[in-house]
Amino acid sequence: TISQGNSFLGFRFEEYMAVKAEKVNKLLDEAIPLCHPLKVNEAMRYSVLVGGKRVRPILCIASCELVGGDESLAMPVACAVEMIHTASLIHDDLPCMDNDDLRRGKPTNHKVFGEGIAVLAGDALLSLAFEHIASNTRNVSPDRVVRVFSELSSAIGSKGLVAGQIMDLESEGKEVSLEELEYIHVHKTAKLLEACVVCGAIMGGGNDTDIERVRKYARCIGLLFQVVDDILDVTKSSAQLGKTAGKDLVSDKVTYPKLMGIAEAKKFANDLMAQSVEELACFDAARAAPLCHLAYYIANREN
Ligand code: GRG
Repeated sequence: TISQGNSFLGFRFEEYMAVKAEKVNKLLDEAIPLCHPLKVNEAMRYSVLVGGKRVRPILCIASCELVGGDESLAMPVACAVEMIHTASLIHDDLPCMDNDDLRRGKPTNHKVFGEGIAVLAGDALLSLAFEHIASNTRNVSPDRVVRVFSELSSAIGSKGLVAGQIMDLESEGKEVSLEELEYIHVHKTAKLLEACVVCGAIMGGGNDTDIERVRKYARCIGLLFQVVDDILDVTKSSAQLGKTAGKDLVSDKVTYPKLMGIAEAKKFANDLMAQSVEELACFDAARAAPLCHLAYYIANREN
C-alpha cells in the first residue's frame, strides 16, 4: 500500500512532479514560437502556458521510466499529450460546447482571442502534437512511434474524446444512468490518460506484457480522475454555497456523488486507487513509486 504523505521508499513525489513539470513547460514554451501567423500562435501559447497541473505529461514520463527508459525518450510525447489536452479544453469551452468563461483560473481562449481563432488554435495544437513527436523523437524505433500515433489518434477521435463529448452534449438536460455517465467519463477523460501511460511505456521500450500491465493501471486512474472531479464539484459547490447566501451554484450535471451518494463515491475512488497501485505490484517498487504516488495524488487532489 502507499504511505500517507510524500515518501514511499524515500521517494520525494512533490519534487519529482515539480522537476518534470518544469522541463515539460520549458519544452512547450520552445515548441510553440511566437511566429507568423502571430494571432493563432499567441492563442496556442496562451492556453498551453497559462497553467495546468501537467498530470498527463508526468504520467507519460513516469511510465517510460517504469519500464527502464530514460525520460528523454518520452519527452516529445509528454509535450504532445499536453497539446492535445489543451486543444480539447479550448474546444470544450467554446459557446457551442460548454460555454465557459474561465479555464485554469483565467479567461477562456475564445474570450481573449474570439471564437474563430480559438477553434483554429485547437486545430493547430492538435496537429502540432503529432508533428512535434515526429520531429523531436530520438533513439526510438519507427514501429514504436507509429504505435504511439495509433494509440493517441484513437484516444482523440470518434472512438475516444469525441465520442465522450458527443454523449455529453446529447445527455444535457436528460436523465443519465450510471452506465451512460461511465461511458462519458471513460471517453472524455480516461482514454487520453490511458494513452499517456501506454505511450510512455511504448517509448521507454516496454514489452507487450509491460504495456498491457500499465494499461490496466491507467484504466483505474482514468476513472479515478473523474470520480474525484465529480466529488470536488460537489464539495466546492457546497463550500461556495455557504459563502453566497443560498445562491444555487450546484450544477445540474449528473455526477457520481449524485448517483451513488458522496460516501459511496469516495469509497469507489479509494478502491480505484488501491486497484491501480495493485496493478503495478509486479514492477520494481522503486521504479513504480512515481506512478503509485500519481494515483495517490489524483485521488487526493484539491483542484
Ligand atoms: C479537439 C482533441 C479535441 C477534442 C474534441 C472538445 C472535445 C472533443 C472533448 C472534450 C474533452 C474534455 C474537455 C474532457 C475533460 C477532461 C478533464 C478531466 C479536464 C481537466 O483536466 P485537469 O484537471 O486540468 O488535468 P489541468 O488544467 O490541470 O490540465
